Order: sequence, then structure tokens, then C-alpha cells
Amino acid sequence: MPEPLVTHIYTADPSAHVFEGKIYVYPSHDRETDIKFNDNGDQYDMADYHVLSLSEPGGKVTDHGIALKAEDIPWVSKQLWAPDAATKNGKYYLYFPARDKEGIFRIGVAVSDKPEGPFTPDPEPIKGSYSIDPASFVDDDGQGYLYFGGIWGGQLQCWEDESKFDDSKSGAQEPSGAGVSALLPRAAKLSDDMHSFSSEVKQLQILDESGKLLAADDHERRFFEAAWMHKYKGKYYFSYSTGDTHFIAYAIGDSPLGPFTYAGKILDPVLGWTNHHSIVEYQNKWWLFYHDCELSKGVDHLRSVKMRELLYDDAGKLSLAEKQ
Ligand code: FUB
Repeated sequence: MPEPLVTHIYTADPSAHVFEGKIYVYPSHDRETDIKFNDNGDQYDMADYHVLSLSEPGGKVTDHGIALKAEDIPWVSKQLWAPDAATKNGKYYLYFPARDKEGIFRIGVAVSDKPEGPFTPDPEPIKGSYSIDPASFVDDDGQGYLYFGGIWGGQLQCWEDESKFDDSKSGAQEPSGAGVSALLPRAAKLSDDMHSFSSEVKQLQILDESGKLLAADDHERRFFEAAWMHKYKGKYYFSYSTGDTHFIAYAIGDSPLGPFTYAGKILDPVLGWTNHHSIVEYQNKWWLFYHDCELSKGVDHLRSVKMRELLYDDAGKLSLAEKQ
């Protein structure tokens, strides 16, 4: 079985990228808390980010220390959740969700000259951002995108009217019922300086095999959180967690903003409630980064990042390599 990348701290929600010839991993930094488990995720009470790097899969992993902390971000009240990073124009950008002073999740950006930080945050969250789990993607033409969204504790269901937050929908709620479609993940184009959205926020369609939007009650396949985008042979792979059914699933499209057609599962449930991943190519192999709670013996909010090799078949379908 794969071992955690590091064991001196708990890490989760890994976003992996190849920068400057190495793999850099941008995880959440889980910590002990006496906050009781609830379906709103209050027990995930993280206060800073560390950046990890490695040159060889299975080799030494460097923890570069604290890259950004909540107390240095003027708009944040608590809960630094799953981050991601991007590079453009010689700078590195860290995108992160956190609750603002009103308790509403927003997405912030922080900048550094180096992939490991430290990162300097913008004083305000990205205008027009909401919910959680930002994932950045820079396409071959240099256009950047930010994917985001998460239901239940991630508050996506509170934004059905995108102009205002509906607090009555907070908590473990989502649409349900015959003929009702699932809530959709969001994405926007990033401005050339990577600090703001340069387009309106778009809802990404995830369709079933007959071209219909996935149903709200299809919990084995519908989007819950943990968006990720990667490109393989000209196709756009949008992957995500199904939340309360605990799978990592994926859907394939011809454009970065979809529509995407559901293509299957990449990862079965791991030990622990959450499942969250990223996918990156390194040295001509493809890698899945994910987390589980084996090290903490099943404590949901004390997770550890691991990696496993991924394979494509001739039709572009993904599976885990058996020997790890
Ligand atoms: O780490 C806090 C939250 O748990 C993340 O934002 C979700 O994706 C889930 O992994």
C-alpha cells in the first residue's frame, strides 16, 4: 500500500503540479481540534498551508514550511480549506478558500516568486468568487481558468441566485426529487495577471451517457466537491469527489468549460469521510494524488497525502496501476 508523503504533519486535499522540474504539492494542513464532527465540516479547522516537493516518486519529500497563514489574510475568519496553485508570467499563485468575517466561503489568491512561497495574499477575496475547492488550470494557449464549488459545508447550494448568499440553505442540504438536476460545479476565466475573474462564472454541465444532466439524486455520480482539471490528448478531463458516496469520478469534454460526459470512477472510498485528489503528469507517467486517514486510524479530519500511478487505456479511460 502507498505510504503517506509525510508523517510529521497531517496533510489533505493535495493539488500537485510540476514546476521547475519537480512535483510541488499544495495540500490542506490538517490539525487536531476538539470541534465535534458534523455534516457542515466545522471540524476541518485549518489555519495555515505548507508546500511539499519531491523529485522522485517514492523518494524524499521536502516540507517547505508555512507558506501562508490565516492570521496574515485580512479578509479571513477561519477554515483554510483545499488550495491549488498556478504559475504564469514568472510568478506563482496560490488559490485558497476560507470563510470571510461573515462566515461565507470565498476564494482568495496569494502570490510569490517561488513555487514554495511564502505567498503574499491579496487584501480581498476574488470578486465574484464563492464556495470552496479552487482548482486552477492554464491551457496550452495560456488562458487560465479557476474551477470551484462544493455542496453541503461548501455552501454551493446557497448560491442558486448567484447575486446573493441564501443562508437558509446552509448545512447538509442539496436539491432532490424526480426530474431535478444536480448542482453544477463552477468555473471562470482568470485575468492575465491571475488575480481576478475575467469572465462571468459559468456552470459546468456533467451529462450522462444519453446527454442528460446528472440527476440530483444520483449520489454515486453527481458533483459534490474537489474539482480538478487536466488535459490528455486534446481532451479535457474534469474530475471530482462524489462526497457522501466517497468516490473520485471523472467526466470528459472537448472544451475547458464543458460540457463533460460522465466517464467513470477513478478512486473508491478511502478510510475517512472525504475523498479529494489531483492528477498530474511527471516523467512520462501519470499520478493520482489523494489522501486517507490510515495514519490517524480513521480520524476524518486528520488525513495524509499519498500518490499512486494512473494508467490510460486506448480509449482514454483512466484506471489505477495495480502494482504500486
Ligand atoms: O479539507 C476540507 C474539505 O474537505 C475540502 O475543502 C473538501 O474537498 C474536503 O476534502
